Amino acid sequence: MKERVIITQGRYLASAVKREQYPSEKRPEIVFIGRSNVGKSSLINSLTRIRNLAHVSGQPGKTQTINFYDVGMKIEGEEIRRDFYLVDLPGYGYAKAGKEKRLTWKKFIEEYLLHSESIRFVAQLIDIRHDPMKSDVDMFRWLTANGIPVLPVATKSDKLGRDAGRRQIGQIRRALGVPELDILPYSSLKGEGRSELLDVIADSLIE
Ligand SMILES: Nc1nc2c(ncn2[C@@H]2O[C@H](COP(=O)(O)OP(=O)(O)O)[C@@H](O)[C@H]2O)c(=O)[nH]1
Ligand SMILES: [Mg+2]
Repeated sequence: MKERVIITQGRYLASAVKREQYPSEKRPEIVFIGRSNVGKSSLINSLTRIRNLAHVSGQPGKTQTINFYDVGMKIEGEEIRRDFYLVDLPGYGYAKAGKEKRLTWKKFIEEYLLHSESIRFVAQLIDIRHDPMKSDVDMFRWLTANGIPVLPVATKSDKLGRDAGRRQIGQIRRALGVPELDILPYSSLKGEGRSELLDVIADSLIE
């Protein structure tokens, strides 16, 4: 089947721990957020189909910087390629990091989310196997309260069968308190959800 959206290129661009390190060239940003180990890096690799673009780790709490990936996309019916950034944020709710460190990240991430004028939407990743934790619900509410569009993504969908997956999606909806919300099941392993997410990104770039 011919795909509507094709990723034409992807490369690591920059890591930031302060504002001055954000890329100087403004481009639309698609942001990924979630607890550490939820599958953010794997999703970025599977979405771009570039195997080691983002670093996948067995150890939680590895990514402590905002990482920018420079990605190009060709959308069916459009002449020109669309360039944008995929942005990988440090995982929140990592208990082993000290309190002070967690607060520093929190401030840094919130500053980025509130002041970037290029964010198209935030994909908030939640492990499909577990009910959202308090940190997930708090983050979702914070994003929504600040007018930032959120697409919840239920990761590692290959770990549950169809019925169990559907039930868990219902659980996630209830926990977030938005019964009508679209939640996208995604498997970096199997590719489930990939073309849907590419479509959402393409639509957000065209708007
Ligand atoms: N079965 C399965 N495992 C996954 C999937 N995505 C990530 N993982 C595993 O989950 C762990 C954490 O993944 P990673 O992408 O590093 O998570 P991050 O900390 O959110 O960036 C790794 O061991 C991955 O292999 C998925 O879709 N299916
Ligand atoms: Mg990661």
